Amino acid sequence: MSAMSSALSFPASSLAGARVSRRAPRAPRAARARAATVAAAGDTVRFAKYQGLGNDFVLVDNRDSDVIKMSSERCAALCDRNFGIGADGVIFAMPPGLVQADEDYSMRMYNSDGTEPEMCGNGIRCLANFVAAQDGADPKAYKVGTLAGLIQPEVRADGQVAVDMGEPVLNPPDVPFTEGATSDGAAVRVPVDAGGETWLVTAVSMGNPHCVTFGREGECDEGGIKVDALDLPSIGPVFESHPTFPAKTNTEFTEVVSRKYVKMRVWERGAGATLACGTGACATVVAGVLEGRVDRKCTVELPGGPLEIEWRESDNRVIMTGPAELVFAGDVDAR
Ligand code: ZDP
Repeated sequence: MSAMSSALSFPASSLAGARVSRRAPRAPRAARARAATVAAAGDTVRFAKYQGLGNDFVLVDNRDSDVIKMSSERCAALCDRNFGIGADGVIFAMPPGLVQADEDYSMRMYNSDGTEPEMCGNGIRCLANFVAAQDGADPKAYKVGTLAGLIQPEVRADGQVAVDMGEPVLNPPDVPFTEGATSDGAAVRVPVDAGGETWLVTAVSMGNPHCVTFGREGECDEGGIKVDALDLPSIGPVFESHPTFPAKTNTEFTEVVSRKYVKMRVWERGAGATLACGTGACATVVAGVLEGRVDRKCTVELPGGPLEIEWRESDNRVIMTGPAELVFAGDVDAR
């Protein structure tokens, strides 16, 4: 493992590629963007480590090139909590144009296992604060291109970041989920066998797939699941690779405390148990509303802390608000 030096301040280097609309087949640009990842030997990369409710990321300013500075394998190695920097993923600030020309910049990300998801909620809050710090910018709103479409984080004066996460995708084939819709075109309270038990799940995409469950058959209508009693490392992977989710899935196990407050534990696709998941919290409130369990404005309590989520009736968009903080910065070999 290469040497790392911890430099707390890093130059405002403005360092300079295709969304899939959530329902459309992949754009050629995305394929080109995905392919372009090379780094020269001996290159070092400046990074900043950020966290959003303990969901932590290595961030790299890559706006000077369409070529991602580090391979997915190198990113997975850097995420290792013993031999690397330690993180749930690596996020690159990329040049604008992935979705539309008037973006401020775009985002690409690798999970800690090296796979590439379409979107990340806690991560885009960290990215917005990181770019604002890089550019010495005052609190502002950004247009960010992602593989899940245009996402709009707003850095607020109080340090919180409010993100317009777009509209949830409920049509089962677009999540993707293999089971049929059960109400208004969505797959709600669908029985799924996992770990030798039948769970009732609701399938939601926030650009990335989510399986939300309030418990096993029976249990979920008699007080619901108690998340602190859950054996997450044994049931999480079963859902992650469940055949009903062909692109794999993130899974949110959710306990309803009141119509405005839930406790959630998440097993993430490509990252395992994390302290928080922003897209997962959004999917949880959408599923909770569809199942008639929660109101459209709801606090999601995660092991790493609370996220405020609103699924707006006026325009069907989901707004997520929460923190994102710098931990440290440094340099690392790109290979
Ligand atoms: O969809 C996936 O593979 C997720 N693991 C991506 C990361 C999601 C994230 N935790 C979030 O906050 O939405 C960053």
